[in-house]
Amino acid sequence: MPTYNEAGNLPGMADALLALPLAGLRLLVVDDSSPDGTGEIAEDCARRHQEMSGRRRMSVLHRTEKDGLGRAYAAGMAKAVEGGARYVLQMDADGSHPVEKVPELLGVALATDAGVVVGSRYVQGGTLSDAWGAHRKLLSRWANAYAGTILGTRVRDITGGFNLWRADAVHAVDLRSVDSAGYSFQVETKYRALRHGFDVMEVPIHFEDRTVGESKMSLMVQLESVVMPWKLRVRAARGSRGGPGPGPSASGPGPSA
Ligand SMILES: Nc1nc2c(ncn2[C@@H]2O[C@H](COP(=O)(O)OP(=O)(O)O)[C@@H](O)[C@H]2O)c(=O)[nH]1
Ligand SMILES: [Mg+2]
Repeated sequence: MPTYNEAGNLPGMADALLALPLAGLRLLVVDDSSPDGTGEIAEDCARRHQEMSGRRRMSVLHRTEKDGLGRAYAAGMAKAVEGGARYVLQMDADGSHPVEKVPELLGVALATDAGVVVGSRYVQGGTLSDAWGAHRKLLSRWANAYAGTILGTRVRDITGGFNLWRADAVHAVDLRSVDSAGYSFQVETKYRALRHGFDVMEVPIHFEDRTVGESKMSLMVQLESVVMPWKLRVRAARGSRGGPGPGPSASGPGPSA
């Protein structure tokens, strides 16, 4: 869970996640020295949960400066698999992603051959917050269609940030060589997994708007997201880092459809 200035959101998220009936669940927060003290608040949370359960269920990776969502995820996911995690879930701290869907994502991963299970806004049954105006909804849909069309994938929510990864798919993606500093990390990593022949399944979710704090989406980050699909496509055509495999295809709209 990457955080930058999520002091008002993080404790509630951590409590809700760690209350799930998933015995092996551990939470790793990756904080980029948030000026609002999210890193220290996360440490307090981790201590509280350790006192309650007698086990270390939550830890914090502190990074020295704001380095982008993609870099934070690369560091956090690498640490999770190095620590022996069999599955790694990516999840925003701002309450946009539904905690109660986590067991279902894991269930689908366990029951199928999927390397990645996407909590998807854009398969049948997926919904967006009513707080999003028509313009924002259209922009998000368009961004997905843009990346998906350039890359020729059938993943409906390729830009989505609520994804469960099997450890071998994380290894295949080779996080150290991922280019994206920002939000295009979501597209780049899913595309790499597809190129390596992993199935990507989608499970519908309701995506809520954040109620506390501010979005960190910047113009630079948006520009990177515009350019990245082209970079990935050119690279794949040259047969470089996109990886081996016959090319991307996704296993339809997922188990719900
Ligand atoms: N560690 C870290 N987390 C970040 C950074 N940028 C965004 N985040 C976190 O990534 C998640 C998604 O960011 P958010 O601003 O909500 O993006 P939006 O929902 O697309 O507007 C949140 O938990 C943020 O706190 C960053 O540079 N570093
Ligand atoms: Mg958000």
